[in-house]
Amino acid sequence: MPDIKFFFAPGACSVAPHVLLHEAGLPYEPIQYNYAATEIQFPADYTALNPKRRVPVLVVDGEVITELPAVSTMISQLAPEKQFFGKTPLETVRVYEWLNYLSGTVHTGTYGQMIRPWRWTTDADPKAHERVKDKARERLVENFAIIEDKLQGVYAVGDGLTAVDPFLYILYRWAKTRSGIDLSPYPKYTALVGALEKRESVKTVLAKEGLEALNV
Ligand SMILES: N[C@@H](CCC(=O)N[C@@H](CS)C(=O)NCC(=O)O)C(=O)O
Repeated sequence: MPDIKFFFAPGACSVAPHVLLHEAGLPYEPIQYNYAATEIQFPADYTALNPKRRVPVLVVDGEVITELPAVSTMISQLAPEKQFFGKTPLETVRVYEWLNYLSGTVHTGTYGQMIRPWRWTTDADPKAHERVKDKARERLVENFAIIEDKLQGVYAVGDGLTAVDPFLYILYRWAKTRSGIDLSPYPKYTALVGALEKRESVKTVLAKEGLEALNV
């Protein structure tokens, strides 16, 4: 068994690989950092581990892995029988297609601006920050329409859970708890979130991170 350390913050994007670790049944040592408002309280020496000062981080036998898609790939390689990156070469391509979109466009390009708008403008005026947030909220609606359109079955790719689904889960969760956007136009996405909350892995991670189920 590899030695696995998992660095996360409750309710952050790290929920996604946290769910994968439980789906895989891999033993790991959790290292939790908490939020104070929007800022995660990383210790000063966290920079040595991840100079980007972000979660998730996975350390496997001393090898430090950052970036959610890479962390998910590592977990998948440790539990190949779970097929978290699809069952066929084309499904693997689809998983990467989704992960890139969710990571680059939805997570960073939209939520990054909605949650920490001051990082996206040189204008220190809080009104300017509100305008950045308003624009991000508009983009979130566009992003969710694309996600809704792409979804076909219970899960995002193929007929089983892949690394895409828990990532979709946390992005929906933020929309529900932080964005104020109307989620009724996304019934397929909502059904996926409902299906995930029935899984033991998601129930366990919500309990461990002190989060309430959305019960959509
Ligand atoms: N591109 C990174 C983004 C990770 C990221 O932004 N994580 C957030 C939590 S959801 C974080 O650590 N934020 C702390 C901060 O921005 O100061 C990834 O995919 O892992």
